[in-house]
Amino acid sequence: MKTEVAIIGGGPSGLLLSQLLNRAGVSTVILERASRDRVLSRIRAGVLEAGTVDMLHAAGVGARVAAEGITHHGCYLTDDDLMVHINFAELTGKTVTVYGQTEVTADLYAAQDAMGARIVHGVEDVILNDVDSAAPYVEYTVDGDRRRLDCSYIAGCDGFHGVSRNTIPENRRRMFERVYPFGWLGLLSRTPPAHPELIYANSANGFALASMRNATLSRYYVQVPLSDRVEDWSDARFWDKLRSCLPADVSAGLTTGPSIEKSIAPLRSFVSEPLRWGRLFLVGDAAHIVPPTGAKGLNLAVSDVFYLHEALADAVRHGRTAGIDAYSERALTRIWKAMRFSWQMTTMLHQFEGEDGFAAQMRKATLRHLSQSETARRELAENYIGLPF
Ligand code: RFL
Ligand code: PHB
Repeated sequence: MKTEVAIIGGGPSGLLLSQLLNRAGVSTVILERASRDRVLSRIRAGVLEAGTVDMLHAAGVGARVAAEGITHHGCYLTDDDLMVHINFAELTGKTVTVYGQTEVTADLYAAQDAMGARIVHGVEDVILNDVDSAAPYVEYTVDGDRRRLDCSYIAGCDGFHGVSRNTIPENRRRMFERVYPFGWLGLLSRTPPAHPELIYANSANGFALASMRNATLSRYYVQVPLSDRVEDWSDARFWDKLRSCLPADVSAGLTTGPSIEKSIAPLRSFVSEPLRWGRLFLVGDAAHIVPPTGAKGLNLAVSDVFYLHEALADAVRHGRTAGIDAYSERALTRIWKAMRFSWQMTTMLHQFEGEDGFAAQMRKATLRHLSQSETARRELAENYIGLPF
């Protein structure tokens, strides 16, 4: 097989890039390790920045998010029973949209099918070859057959555990990392949300997040030690813990029900620089991970795609390389700002095992300050709704 851009990974980054490139007249092939059902069943992000929604429209997949996405004008940060409202609309003139990553992915698969895009599922043993030459190629196995895909460029959209990043020689990249000493246990339930807006709760019992997908589907998270396993958490134990972290008024009105899905995600901040090596470009979680506290992961993947799709179309169609030459630096400038925000939100809201009383007082003081300072709330809102691309 031959294509202009080989895309490794058919998660949101790979699908959106493929969709935009195809619309710009650039051919692509997506190589995805998992089945489509598997990709569509991963419950992950829920909050889209306005810039992300604009990109979905630009890719021709905006209809359903426009009809079914829920506009959120603000969110709450709490300290025990103190509820601090961050009014995005008033502070920044912008809003965010609650719409699940699973839905974004489903919309992109449907659009790719409609345009006859090439997506190969179930690929194994992907190897990227001659990446620093003018004629790279990808080898992979599917249905027991070893195959070869020749291409002009490769987009590494294969997430944190993919092969693309590790194809770059170690002496050509620099890695930055913070691993947090806790994870998030998430639960999805067919129950009405505890509150119309998201609540990020700091409490004496640890961090919790009350989120949602729609009027009848809720998504909740509680902070758990890294040593915990999903099996350790019955639904009843989860609901008890959640109630103990949310403000008393919110807990009193909480509707509980059986879980549809429960999973634990570790929290990490990670960046691998640069995002380019020869004809390989890293995109989304393949290059960087943020802790989910700021809702930035998927949105950052989309801003990477924003920078890269134009640059690749320019290189493939007109031989102009200024865009691909600038990609890494442009994308990293925005990535580091989202890294800072996600780290700050995480530090402000979580209990760190073994911490002293000073750390807890710092969190309390930050939240008190937020409740009293419009300037502080505006700074948070500006980052939460998404910095400009
Ligand atoms: P993905 O989604 O990991 O997709 C990568 C794809 O590559 C495939 N793959 C391979 N394919 C071929 N060969 C290989 N060797 C391969 N290795 C891997 C995988 O099967 C997969 O299909 O990365 P992508 O596309 O860059 O998208 C990134 C987002 O998924 C991620 O940033 C977000 O989910 C992060 N995130 C959130 N982001 C937000 O913007 N807002 C949120 O509210 C939010 N909440 C979250 C989150 C992530 C979470 N977890 C579980 C990590 C909440 C959670 C709990
Ligand atoms: C979610 O709804 O899954 C969600 C929302 C906000 C976050 C993280 C996850 O910051």
